Amino acid sequence: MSALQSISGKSHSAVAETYDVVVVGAGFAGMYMLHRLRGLGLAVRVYEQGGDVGGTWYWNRYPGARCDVESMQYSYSFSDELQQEWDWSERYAPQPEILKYANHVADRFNLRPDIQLNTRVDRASFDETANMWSVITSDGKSVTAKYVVLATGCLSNARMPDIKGLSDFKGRVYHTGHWPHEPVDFTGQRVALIGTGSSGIQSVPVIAEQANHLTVFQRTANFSIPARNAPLTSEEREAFRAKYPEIRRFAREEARNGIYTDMPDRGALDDGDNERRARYESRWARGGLTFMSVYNNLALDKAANDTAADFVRAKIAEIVKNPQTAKLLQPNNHPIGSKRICVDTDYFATFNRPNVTLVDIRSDPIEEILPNAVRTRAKDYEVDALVLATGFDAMTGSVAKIDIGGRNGQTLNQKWAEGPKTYLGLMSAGFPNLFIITGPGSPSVLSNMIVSIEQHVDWITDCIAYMRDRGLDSMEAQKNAEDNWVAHVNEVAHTTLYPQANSWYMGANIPGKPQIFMPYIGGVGAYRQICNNVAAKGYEGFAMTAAEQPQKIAASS
Ligand code: N01
Repeated sequence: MSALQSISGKSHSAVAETYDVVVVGAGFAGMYMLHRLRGLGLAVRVYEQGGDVGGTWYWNRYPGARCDVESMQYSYSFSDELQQEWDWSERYAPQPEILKYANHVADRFNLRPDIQLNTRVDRASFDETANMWSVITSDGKSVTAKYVVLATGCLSNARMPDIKGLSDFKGRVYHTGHWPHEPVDFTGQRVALIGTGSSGIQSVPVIAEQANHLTVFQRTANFSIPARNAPLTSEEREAFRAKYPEIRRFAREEARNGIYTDMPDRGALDDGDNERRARYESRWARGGLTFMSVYNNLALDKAANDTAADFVRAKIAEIVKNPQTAKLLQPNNHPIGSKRICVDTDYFATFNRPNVTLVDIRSDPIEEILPNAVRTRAKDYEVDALVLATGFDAMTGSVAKIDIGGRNGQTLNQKWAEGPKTYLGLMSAGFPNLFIITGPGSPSVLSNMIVSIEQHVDWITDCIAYMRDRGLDSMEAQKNAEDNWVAHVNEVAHTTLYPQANSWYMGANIPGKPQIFMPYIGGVGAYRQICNNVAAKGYEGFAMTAAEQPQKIAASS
């Protein structure tokens, strides 16, 4: 790329300490953000706390880790060459392959020179006089930038449970969201696994095959649908690739969750018992997350939802031989889908193995961890290793770890103390030129993340180009627009069954965290349209101010 004059007046190749944009995180969001901003000829620095690119897929290396969105769809769409050339091996690619893909993208688009690995952003503060951000990193350096983009991920702040005695445990303790990079071998070991969300449900069958004995400590039984994972044939890949333009269009514009699938044309109670059962059977046989798309009212109507929940509970009873264990594994305290539905390979059948025990810690709570055992109220379970599949401080956790100071000395943590407040999930009033990718208030975790990431990155890129082309210096969400958006996000959430579950969507998994439904549930297509309309109206709801002395503008490369 030629050295173009950028917003900061620095050339791309001659940057010392001032950048046009600092991007935090080099997962799928940060990498694509860098790629697009470079296309504008801007000077960009990406800081990544991990030792390599990949974000979620760099950290979540636990046994059985896969994406629950099919690989042909959980992939970038911005480069047709990339999507035509990359060969996914299985319907749901395993974590090492997704990480390899992330690395391939970093190399193919030559992203690495602008990514600084093993470096956390500790602090970012906005200088109101200069309209610049000052960013302090864990290597003790300070840089300035016109814009900061938080590409920090929604499920990247692994949460250790607060269980008495945990630090005294003598064996190894693993968190699924922070898994070691060297191979972990449970052969011959007695393993305890705490937590039965997606991570636990994926790892249980794999650990059970290796361990001498696996004891699963379950607080909440979860709904899970078989993945029906299988190798992808070259014919399947080709058929998909031939249809990519339509698949990607549909995922962006029509699918509520950014996943191409058949759309339901009726509600669950519109069919009689036999017809309904046949439809559920057919989706169960097909497998995967789109089970919830059998009918159009499963997330809205409790009676409709009950028909799907009863179907899955009956399947669990069919699979699990011990009736008492089956009963414990049948979810009974939340509507199906109101917690992120899980996708598994042989999860329920694993409880038929003689070396697997289920402990219901609702009736028999964990009291403490001893140096060699998990002690529940009723019994000590002696174990050699502990696996914590206890989840994340979702959506806000990674943002909150950075000390972000906006106007008038207010920090983002102060502003969000009672729950995150954003306009469109993209910006928060009082924090000019600070963008969040897939932030709270956007569809984010309710969607195929890559669809939502690409939409945000494209919108932010267009916005920065718009400002540059008009000599605009700062942009900020207006408080009334933000208040209206927060109210809308909340209102839409409460038309659904989602708030009925104590989920991480609600912040309910973190003691003391405000309980607010954080993502926007209006659907990715409707949301995209809203964002496009806002942009078309000159970024309605955002205040934009001109630079006192407009900078000379670089042409796009
Ligand atoms: O975390 P979770 P996760 N004592 O929060 C339990 C994505 N993901 O890592 O429900 C005992 O869902 C907790 O119990 P409860 C996906 O979006 C995707 O599994 O709070 N138990 C729960 O059972 C997913 O939704 C993929 O009562 C404790 C579990 O730990 C999200 O990440 C794979 C406890 C945590 O479940 C998070 O999934 C993996 C305690 N003190 C993850 N604290 C795929 O793409 C917590 N728990 C397939």
